Amino acid sequence: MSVRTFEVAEPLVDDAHIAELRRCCDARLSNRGQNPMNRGDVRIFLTDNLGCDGVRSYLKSTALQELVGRFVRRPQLYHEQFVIKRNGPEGNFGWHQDGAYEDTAIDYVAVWLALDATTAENGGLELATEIPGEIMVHRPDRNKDHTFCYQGGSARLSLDAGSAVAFSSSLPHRSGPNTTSMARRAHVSFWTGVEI
Ligand SMILES: O=C(O)CCC(=O)C(=O)O
Repeated sequence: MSVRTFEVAEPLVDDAHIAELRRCCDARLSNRGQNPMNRGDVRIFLTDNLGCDGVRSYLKSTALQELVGRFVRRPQLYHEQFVIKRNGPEGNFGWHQDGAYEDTAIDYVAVWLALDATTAENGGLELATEIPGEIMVHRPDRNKDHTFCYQGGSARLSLDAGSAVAFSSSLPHRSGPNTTSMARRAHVSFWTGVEI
């Protein structure tokens, strides 16, 4: 895996495709199962979306493949999900490295695509500007998420709908609660590959 921290693509996806992805997300939302990471109706993960044409064509799109290709060669999809955040404190994600949630020491790159414009007010992402040399010990926080205390530099991202950020599974990131009345939707895909 490259030591690259993160890379923003503004935009990654055009308006027509964003509309399709939102339809996929909303359709799954109205017919969703349970996910242990969910927090009631405030923080919702929807996995296994490959049945939706809009998701499949997004994952195959040249722009996405090129973005992932700047981190890994021969990218392979590892996992994908929508993340929806509605108003409420339970929408918070503390500092974590995605790699801490895996049983195996697998490196991958995440592509977090905004389906709605994101800001600090609606729970946009904050990313570390440094990668710790290892996966840190994560302990349960008040949300029963496993997180750790990161004290290095960071950047808060405000992304338009259709823009995305790619980052390594070792990169600490967090996001605050959504304090607005509108849901904030995102699609996240995770890719493994050969280190560059
Ligand atoms: O969507 C968010 O606000 C953060 C999601 C996240 O950090 C994750 O799924 O690892």
